[in-house]
Amino acid sequence: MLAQSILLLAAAAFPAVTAAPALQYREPTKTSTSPRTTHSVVAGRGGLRFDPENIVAEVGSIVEFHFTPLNHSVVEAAFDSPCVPKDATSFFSGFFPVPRPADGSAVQSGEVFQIEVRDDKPIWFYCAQNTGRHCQSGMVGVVNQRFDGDKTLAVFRSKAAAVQGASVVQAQVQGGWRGANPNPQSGF
Ligand SMILES: *[C@@H]1O[C@H](CO)[C@@H](O)[C@H](O)[C@H]1NC(C)=O
Ligand SMILES: [Cu+2]
Repeated sequence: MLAQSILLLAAAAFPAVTAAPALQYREPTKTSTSPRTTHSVVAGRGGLRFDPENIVAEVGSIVEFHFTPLNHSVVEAAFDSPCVPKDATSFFSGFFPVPRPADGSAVQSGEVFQIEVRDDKPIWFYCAQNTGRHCQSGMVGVVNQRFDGDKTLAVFRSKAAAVQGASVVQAQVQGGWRGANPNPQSGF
């Protein structure tokens, strides 16, 4: 009865347009069966870097961090404060120690860290390893940088280089999913 009243009210509020042919209304799909896009990022490939380090990822997609030697991590920062978590909710992957093989072959951790891209705002991040000062050395990146302004990855990196203190981590792994590497070949 209530639902019928609401429908009648809705009909009164939006009288039918007579000029155009009636389009058939369809219920929006409530669940999607299509797999999400996953963007792989490799920490430590090519030195103290994330590769790629400037990621464009649609809302709803997953950014999956893979970890190569030596002992990297990823933490979310604010653009103006690299090497420090943005706030209490910032994601933190924990550290991923991966010994470097004697024969120099490419290896990565058996675990990954995934974050979900929840909106189209830039996501600035860094590696918090203080042995070697990774963040301050330029191990930083961004998801969905704006390409029409001056908040660029290059500026973020130069801000990181100016950080005098040590990098800061969260008290625990949070803000994403850390688990078994679903695709150990990804990114190689
Ligand atoms: C990895 O780095 C973290 C942070 O510096 C440190 O606490 C941890 O002991 C390191 N792990 C190994 C195996 O070196
Ligand atoms: Cu690192």
